[in-house]
Parts: sequence; C-alpha cells; structure tokens
Amino acid sequence: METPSAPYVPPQIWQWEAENGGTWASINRPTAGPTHDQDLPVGQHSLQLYSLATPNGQKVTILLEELLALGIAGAEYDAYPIKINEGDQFGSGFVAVNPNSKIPALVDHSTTPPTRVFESGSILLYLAEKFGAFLPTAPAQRTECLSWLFWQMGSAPYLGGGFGHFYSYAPIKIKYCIDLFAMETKRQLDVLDHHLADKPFIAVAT
Ligand SMILES: N[C@@H](CCC(=O)N[C@@H](CS)C(=O)NCC(=O)O)C(=O)O
Repeated sequence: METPSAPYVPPQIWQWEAENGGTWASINRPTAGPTHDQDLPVGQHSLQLYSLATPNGQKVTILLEELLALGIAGAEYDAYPIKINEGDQFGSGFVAVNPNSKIPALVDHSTTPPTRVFESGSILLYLAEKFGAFLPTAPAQRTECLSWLFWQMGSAPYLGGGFGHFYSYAPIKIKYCIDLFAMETKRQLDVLDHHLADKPFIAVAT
C-alpha cells in the first residue's frame, strides 16, 4: 500500500494555490465570471455552437449531425472552437452564453431574443424538443430516455473529472483516488453492459 511521504492535513480555511502542478493549473481557478473581453463570432445560421471535440462537446455535434442526416434543414449550424486550454471559456462573450464557463454552449437566433443553452444534456433536450426527434413522446419511453440522459450527465464527471483527472492530469499519482474512480468507472460501464445485454440501444425513440 502506498504511504504518502508528508501526510496532508487539510487547513481550517482553504487557500487557492494557483500553481499546483496539475495539467490544467494555469486555467483553473476558484472564481466565476469573465477574465477578459472577447466577443463570440456569429455566423449565418440560426444555431450557433461554441464547443470543442471533447467528450462533452461532441455530444451536441453528434446530435446536430444526426438531425441533419434526417433531412432537418433547421439543424444547420455554425460551429466555433472554444480553446479551453487557452482560456477562451472565460471570455466575456462565452460567459454570457454559459456562466459556468464550460463547453458546449449553444445560441438559437431563431427566437426573439436569442435563446442561450448551456450544459450538454440541456442542449440535447432543447434540440430534441425543438425538432421533435430522438426523444420519445410516450410518457413511459420519454421518462426512460430522460433517466438515461440524466444518468449520463451525473456519471460522466466520475470518468473525466475523477478517473481521467487522477490517472492522467494530477501531478502525483494517488493510489486511493485512482482505485476509487477506476472502480466507479468500471461499475458504470457494467451498468451499461447489463442494460445493453438484450437491446441494441440504451433508449429508443418511439
Ligand atoms: N456538465 C457539463 C460539463 C462540461 C465540461 O466539463 N466541459 C469541459 C470540456 S469536456 C470544459 O469546458 N472544461 C473547461 C474548464 O473546465 O475550464 C456539460 O455536460 O456540458
């Protein structure tokens, strides 16, 4: 069993140490709000997506592309990269769309005033309801679909923020943290294995 050389004793009042050696230390901070003025570009389509090809970002792009594949022309969109490793998520324009400073974020200019949508699950739901696709209308199936959507929203942080962070980004390898989140990640994947044992999709839009 791993024994830390200098056991950490949490202080009475926690203080932020900006440089903690972690991969994301230069952009992480304990406060919200914009750090600089930076307008967002706006293109020709109603839907403006501000995102990046990360696990959370790609969810929205996949749905938009699936909507387009169904022939839904209103799902055409302009996509702009928000370079989260360079701090774009703290620009004033982006924070106005997502006060939580995380991608993905969407603005729908087909409404007056334009509708901002943030949180990947909320964006998926917004688009599914807007275009009447990929979300069952029957109450039982709709509830089942939303249960899995919310399960995914609640579970993903254990993988990325928990397992991924401590396995890959943390400046020191802490066995306890890696074990805890590896176990939880395995368990979540086993939830999916059980659920998908007798069906091809997690939920089906009927
Ligand atoms: N619950 C949010 C999580 C979004 C999220 O964590 N996005 C990450 C990229 S996958 C991000 O923007 N990170 C930048 C940061 O934390 O500063 C969602 O589902 O939209």
